[in-house]
Amino acid sequence: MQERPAILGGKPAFPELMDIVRPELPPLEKVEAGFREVLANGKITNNSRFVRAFELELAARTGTPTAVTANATLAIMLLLKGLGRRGDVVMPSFTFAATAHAARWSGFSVRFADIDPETWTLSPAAAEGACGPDTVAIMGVHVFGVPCDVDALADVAGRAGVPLLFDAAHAFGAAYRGRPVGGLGQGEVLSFHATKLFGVGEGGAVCTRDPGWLEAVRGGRNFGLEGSGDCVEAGLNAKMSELFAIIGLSVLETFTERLAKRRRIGALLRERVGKLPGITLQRIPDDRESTHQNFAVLVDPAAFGLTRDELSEAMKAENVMTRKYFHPPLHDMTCYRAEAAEADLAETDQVAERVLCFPIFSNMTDAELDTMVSALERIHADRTAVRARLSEGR
Ligand code: T4K
Repeated sequence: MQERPAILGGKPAFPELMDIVRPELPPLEKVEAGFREVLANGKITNNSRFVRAFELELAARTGTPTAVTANATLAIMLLLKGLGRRGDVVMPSFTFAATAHAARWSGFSVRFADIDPETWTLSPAAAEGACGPDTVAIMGVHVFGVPCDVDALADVAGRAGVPLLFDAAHAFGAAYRGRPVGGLGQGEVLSFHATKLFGVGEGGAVCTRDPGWLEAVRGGRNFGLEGSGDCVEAGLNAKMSELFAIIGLSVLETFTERLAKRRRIGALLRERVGKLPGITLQRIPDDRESTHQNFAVLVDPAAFGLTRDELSEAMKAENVMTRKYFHPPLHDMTCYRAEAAEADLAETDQVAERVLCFPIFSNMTDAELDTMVSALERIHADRTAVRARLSEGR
């Protein structure tokens, strides 16, 4: 173990920066044949053979028909467009900006509802309170890979008479009561961004059992074009490149092992970090399986002895990158201030004020994990001196 934290003059835990994620892309030989084929025949986009194969594989894994897109942001826009009428979309403020941006870009109003204080996912009671005559959909977010309280939200959506949708950008591979993410609402959106557990570079998908809705997404991602050359709607260009689909197919081959490794690392981190006073973990209810997309904790300054920001700074000196996903929450962002006035978002504020994400990736070694957590434990042990040093610098 290090003698003292780097912020107090000790040697940093890592000689080089440990990033918040370390994308695990397939080795060249796994994608080479596909890349060669595409580069030779020139069919590199416009929903060609590899995109279609990727869709079929995803549908088999999620048990739900799937349309892939250029990214999840466009996938949310296309899914919402398929609602057919404009109005309010009820969603959490504790999410990445893309969830709300996609709604606003497609002409919907955003209506924020509070989160559950333990799972940090959309609270069914708060969602119910936010529903009104103009509500057209409820969109939960499986934040950090923990599925929402799907059945309770489905009851709320049923009473409101609107579809239940999920931003499942963090959650391919997660499950709720044994049901895989992808088929949990009337529509779910996946992300294959490089930073995701299922990262291919850029990519997204819409999963829905509604054939008409799926066709609307497929048409909408290709300018709204029909075979005759007519545009039946003003569509987008939201097509995935064949190269990303080739990577996606390769990732899928070993995804089960990747997820198992990630869950083991997530469990080890929860076990050790969760023992520290003043640290609260995201609750993963017994009926849900998380992907551990992020390892996020809440830091209680009084009980831990340092604020979230002080801890982040001390970890930076150890060459460990931490991130404040999702702070500020959306209702505190300039472009959503108007929406903030309408809602009681006290739990969102509480969580966003204290949340800190630590590096987690499937190929993190046990030695790396131990070094990172040991550095955190040292910082906690020397918290009084760490705080004094940080306040000298201010
Ligand atoms: N809904 C939710 C709930 C989401 O979290 C997101 C995206 C979306 C929807 C929209 O999905 P997409 O439209 O992107 O498919 C990142 C990602 O860009 C974003 O996809 C993600 N959520 C969000 C939570 O995080 P940044 O600005 O934090 O990323 P950045 O560039 O700072 O990268 C973080 C770290 O990852 C870097 O320190 C280095 C590493 N990295 C990053 C990239 C891009 C790599 O090692 N390789 C890479 O290619 O937003």
